[in-house]
Amino acid sequence: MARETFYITTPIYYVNDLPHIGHIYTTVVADTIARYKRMGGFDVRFLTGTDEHGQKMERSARSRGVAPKALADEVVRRYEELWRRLEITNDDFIRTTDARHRAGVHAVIARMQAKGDIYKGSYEGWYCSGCEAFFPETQLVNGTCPDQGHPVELLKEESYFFRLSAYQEPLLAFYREHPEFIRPGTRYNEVVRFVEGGLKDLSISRATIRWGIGWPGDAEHTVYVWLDALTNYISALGFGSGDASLYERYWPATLHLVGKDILRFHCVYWPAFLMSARLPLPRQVFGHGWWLRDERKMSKSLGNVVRPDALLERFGPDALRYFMLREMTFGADASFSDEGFLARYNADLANGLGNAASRVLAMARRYGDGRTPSESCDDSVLRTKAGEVVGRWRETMDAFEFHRALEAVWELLAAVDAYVNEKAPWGIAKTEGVSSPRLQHVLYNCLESLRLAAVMVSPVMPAMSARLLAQLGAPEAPGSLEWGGLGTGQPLGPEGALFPRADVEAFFSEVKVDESKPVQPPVSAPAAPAAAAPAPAPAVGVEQIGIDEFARVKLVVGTVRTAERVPKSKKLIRLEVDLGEPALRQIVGGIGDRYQPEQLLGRQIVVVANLKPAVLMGVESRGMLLAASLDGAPFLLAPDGEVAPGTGVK
Ligand code: ME8
Repeated sequence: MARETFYITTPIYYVNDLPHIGHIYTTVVADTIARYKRMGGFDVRFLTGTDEHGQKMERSARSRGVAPKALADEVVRRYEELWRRLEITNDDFIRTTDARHRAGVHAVIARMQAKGDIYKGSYEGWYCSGCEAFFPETQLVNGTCPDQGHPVELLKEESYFFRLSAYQEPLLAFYREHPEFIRPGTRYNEVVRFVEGGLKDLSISRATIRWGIGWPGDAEHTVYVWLDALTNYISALGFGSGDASLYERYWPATLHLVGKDILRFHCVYWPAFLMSARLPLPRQVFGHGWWLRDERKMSKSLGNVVRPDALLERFGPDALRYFMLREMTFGADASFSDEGFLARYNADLANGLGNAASRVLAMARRYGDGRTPSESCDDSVLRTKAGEVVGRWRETMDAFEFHRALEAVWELLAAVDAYVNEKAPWGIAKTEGVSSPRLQHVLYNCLESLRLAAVMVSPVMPAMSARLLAQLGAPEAPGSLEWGGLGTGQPLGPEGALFPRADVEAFFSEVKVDESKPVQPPVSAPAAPAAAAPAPAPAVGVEQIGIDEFARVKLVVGTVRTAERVPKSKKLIRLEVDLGEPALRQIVGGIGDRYQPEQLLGRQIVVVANLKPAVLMGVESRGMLLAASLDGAPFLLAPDGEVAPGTGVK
C-alpha cells in the first residue's frame, strides 16, 4: 500500500540580503517536522527556496551596482551553504528564476484567465516595496505600511487585476468547513475577520518593474511578485512544465509553514488563486511567531537581526537548532539573546544531556569491559517512565509543541540521574562484583533510556543523536522507540563529550575582542613622533588625549548602498552602508537638509563603526557618519580616491 504523503514547505526567502535567525527558525522547524514524519513512515517531500523577483530586489541590486541575478546567485549560494551546515534535509530548492517556475506561473495564469477572473484596468494606490504589497489609503498607519511600518509610495499604472472580491464568500465558506486550515486558532480568527471586512480586486501585474516574470502575451507587464512567489509550491512539483508526477503525488501540500507576517498572502490570496485555477487547496498553513530583539521584530529592514555565524562556529548546528525549538513556544513570539542561548546551552546540553550521557557511559565502560551490559532488564522504574515519556513526546510532536516534547525527554534524563543515585552502581560493584546480574540490569536500564532519549531528540539534533547512539553501541537512526532496542554485549563506541561546557565570560570577552578588531588590519603601526621636533603647543582650552584614547575609536570607510528619508523627519536619512562586513550596516544621519537620498548612493563616507547603537525616531543607528559642520550644515567627509569598503582611517 502506498505510504501516506506529507508535503511540507517553508516560505521562499527574499535574496536582497543574507539569511538571519528568523529564516533559520522556519527552516529548522520544517526540517524537524520532516525528519519526525519520515521516522513515522510518511512519504515526505520537503521544499524550500528563494524569492528572487520584485521591486525590493531590483532596488537592492541597483544600489549595490550589480545585476539582480548576480546578487541572487551570491545570496542563494549562502543560503544553500547555511542549510547544509544546519543539516537541513530539503528534497528540493526552488528559485523563482528557474525556467520550471516560470512555466508553472504561466500555467496558473492561463487557468485563472480561462475562468474569467483576470481583467485589465488601472491601479492607483499605495505600494510598500518592503512587503511587496498594495495597501488602500485607509489602512496606512501614519503614512507607512500597516504591517511593518515600511515607507509606501503612490503608484498609478496600468495593471492586470484578479477578481479577488468574487472569492470573499467562497473563502469564508472554506474556512468554516476547514477550521484546521489556519493554525494557531488565534490566527484563524484574524484571517476570518480580515476577509469578512471585504476583499477588493487585486492588482497582479506591474508595468514599471522589469525584474520579474513577463506577463504571458504582454511584454509591457511583469507578474506581481506574490502571485509569482506563491506558485513556487506547485511549480517545484513540475506543475505546468511537463512531468506532473510529483504534483500528482504530493499536491495538495500538507503544511505550509510561514511566519505570521505573511499569513494573509498564504491564507487569502493563495487559496483564492487556487480556487480560480480550479486546483486543490493546501491542507494547513501554520503562522509561527517572531524572534524579537529588544521587543521588536527582528528584520532586515530594521537592521536588528542576529546572524548565525558566531553561534554556529562556536557551538555547532545542534545547539542552535535545540535552542530555537526549546526556547520558543511554537506559534508565540520569543526574544533572542546570546545570554539566553548560553544559559540553555550550559544547563540543558552541557549539564543535562551531556552529563547524564558521560556519567552512564563511564560506568558502563568501567563495569562492562567496553561493551553494553550482558543482560537486559524488563522490569524497572525507568522502563515505565520511558514508556510514558515516549507517549507524551509523540503526542506533543504531533501537535507541533516542540518545547514540550523536549521537556519530556529531559524528564527522562532527570529520571536516569535519580535512578543512578538511588541504585549506586559503584556500591553494587563493590559488594557483588562487576559481573553481578543486578549491576548489569541497572546499567542496561540507564543505557537503554539514553538510547530512547537519543532517538527522540534526533529530529531536532540529528548529528548529536547519531554520535550518542554510536557511543551507546546502538544501531543508528531511525532506531526503535520500543524498550529493549539496545543489544546486549555490543561494543561501546568512541568516548567524547557531547557538549563541552561554555565559558560564558570568555564568550563575551571574545565577542568583544572580535568587535573591537579593526575591520581591516592596519597596514602599518602608527608612526612615532619625531624625537627632535618640538611638540606643538596645545590649542588653548582644548583637552588633549593620548594616541591610545584616539585608537579606541574605530573609523572606517564605507560605501553607501541604500538611502531613504526617515518618515516624518526633516533631517534624518537612513543609510545602509557597506563596511566590508558580511551584512550592510544601518546608520541614521542628520544630513537630510543638505543632501537628497539619491545623491548619497554609491558615495564613500567615513563612519565611527564602534559607537553604541542608538535609536533615532524609532530607527536604530549602528554607527555614525562624519561630516564637517559649517554653521550647522553638514559636509560629508570622504577619502581622496576610492578605497575598499571597511578600510581603516587613522
Ligand atoms: O516574506 N522571526 O521572504 P522573507 C521569525 N519572500 N521568523 C522570521 C523572522 C523573525 N524575526 N524574520 C523572518 C518573504 N522570518 C517572501 C515569502 S513565500 C511564497 C514568499 C521568517 O525573506 C518567517 O518564516 O522576508 C517569515 O515568514 C519569512 O522568514 C520571511 O522571509
